[in-house]
Amino acid sequence: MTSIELYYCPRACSQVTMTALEMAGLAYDDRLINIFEGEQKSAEYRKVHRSGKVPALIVDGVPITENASILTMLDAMAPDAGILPGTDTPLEKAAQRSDLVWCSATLHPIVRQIRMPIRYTDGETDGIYANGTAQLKDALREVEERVSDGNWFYGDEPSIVDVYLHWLVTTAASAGFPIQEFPAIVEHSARVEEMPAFRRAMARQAEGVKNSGFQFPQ
Ligand SMILES: N[C@@H](CCC(=O)N[C@@H](CS)C(=O)NCC(=O)O)C(=O)O
Repeated sequence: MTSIELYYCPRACSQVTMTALEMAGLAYDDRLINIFEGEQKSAEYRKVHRSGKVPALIVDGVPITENASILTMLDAMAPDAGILPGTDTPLEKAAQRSDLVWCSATLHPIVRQIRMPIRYTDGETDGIYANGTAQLKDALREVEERVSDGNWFYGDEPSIVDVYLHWLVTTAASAGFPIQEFPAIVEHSARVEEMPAFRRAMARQAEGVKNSGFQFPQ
């Protein structure tokens, strides 16, 4: 049997990875890394993740990092789990990978500009925040259209891209991004929160918080 260990932190983008593991129905161990207290920068953890970030997944002893790569692999390990829509077409697979990388490499840094603008400067943050807000509004216009009328990002069925978008927009909203300007996305986020795999992941994280004494920052 494949051994899987997820390194995660509550409220971080590893929430998406844990939801994918729950969708896949794979057995896994989890290990909470407190990124709010710098645990991710320890020399020991750097052996798991070269950049000192979550998520990281250890599969049969091999560390895999970068959410887009991990999610693509989990989809390949559990092809019927609906992590991504099933397809054998190289073009469609490429388009799906493009969507995941868009979430992780384009939207995530924009959301970081909103949630943690101080990461981009040792001075004034207002311009960084405003630029992130403008970029996210621009990017979300497409999403607003795609998820309107009860649709998921790919149409009739939910996928991990919906869960990723949920994490991105709720994280931005927690830092004051005006998500109410995108009513279809607000409604879509509520649907994601009803997904059984999402609920299992949230319950598992809550258990991890309880067992480890982890404290959310004020
Ligand atoms: N490109 C990485 C980004 C991962 C990332 O930025 N993770 C954040 C949490 S959402 C983190 O670990 N932050 C801690 C830090 O930057 O020190 C991925 O997509 O997996």
